[in-house]
Amino acid sequence: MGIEELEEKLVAIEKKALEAIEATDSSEALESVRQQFQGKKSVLDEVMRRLKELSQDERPRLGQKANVVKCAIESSLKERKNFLYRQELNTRLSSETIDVTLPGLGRKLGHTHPLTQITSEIITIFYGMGFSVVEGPEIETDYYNFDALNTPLDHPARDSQDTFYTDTSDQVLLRSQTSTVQIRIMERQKPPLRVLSPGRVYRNEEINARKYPLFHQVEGLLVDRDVTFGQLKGTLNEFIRLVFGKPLKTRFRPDFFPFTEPSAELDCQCPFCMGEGCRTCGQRGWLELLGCGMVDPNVLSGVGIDPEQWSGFAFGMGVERLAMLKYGINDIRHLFTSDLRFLEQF
Ligand code: 2NL
Repeated sequence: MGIEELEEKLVAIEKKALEAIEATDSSEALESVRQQFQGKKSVLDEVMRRLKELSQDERPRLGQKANVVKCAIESSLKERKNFLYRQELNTRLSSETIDVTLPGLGRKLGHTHPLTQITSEIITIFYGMGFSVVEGPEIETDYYNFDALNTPLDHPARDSQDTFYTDTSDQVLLRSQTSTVQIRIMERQKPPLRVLSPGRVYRNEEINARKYPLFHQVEGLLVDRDVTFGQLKGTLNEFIRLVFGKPLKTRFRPDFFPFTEPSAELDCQCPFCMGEGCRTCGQRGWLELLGCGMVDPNVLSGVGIDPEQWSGFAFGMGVERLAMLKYGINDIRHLFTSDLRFLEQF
């Protein structure tokens, strides 16, 4: 092959290469074009290898030309490479972009159960009056659940119709009131005492709109010198004012519990009709809220506290009942079925 032919070939290669490079639309396409025109086995390399077929004075002339073509291809490749890189980066940036100012998908936040909410409110109110919270076991002995609370052996509450006994022994049962915790506290701590015992209690009952075999109680106990029924009334009146958010009339009706003497049932004016009579209070104008009384001297001496020196008052309320009255819930089962349509209202 003569020098003219090779020169023509070089010009053709340059033209072809530059056109091919200009026509590429991706880095990948550019790379395959590069392999055709650069490096070993490329068309340019073939011409270079033919140089040795030329004469001494022809060789540098063509060699120089070949180098110019090689450089032109090289710089064209480089320029195209940069151009394509920018173009591809911009496409990626605009398609993969994240707008951090857009509002999120919004994960729904949960909240505490209405029973937990009202329990916390009760605790907060009594905490403000100097009561502290105590807790204890839900599986108890009949001593703490009944004997220590002055409950006679033939009392109906001891019957398995009312209380859940375990298979372990006929002395081991599920507590039916949280006073068990207060007995345990009085065994260890000497007066003056102000304690509040919230927690689960169990009673063997048919389920209906008002009753459920598991429910929650908050009991309170105060033991000090010369405690009066008047102090009990003042404490509970203040509690009712705070829990319902307004002052309501109250009345203390005589009642009986084995562990208090005297005992009373506390009613308050219905907060919905203010005593006029409505569906919530069954046209009575009054709601039965809780049981209370002065701690029976037998209970105090049972835990080694001298009833001649110390006296106390106690009260116990059902949390479900209070929640139902406060929020106007008509069926206790709503509080245990975990239906979000119900729970989301609180
Ligand atoms: C109710 C209301 C009540 C008590 C609970 C109590 C606790 C001790 C001593 C004396 Cl350690 N009393 N708690 C008092 C009165 C009522 O609960 O309806 N219970 C069946």
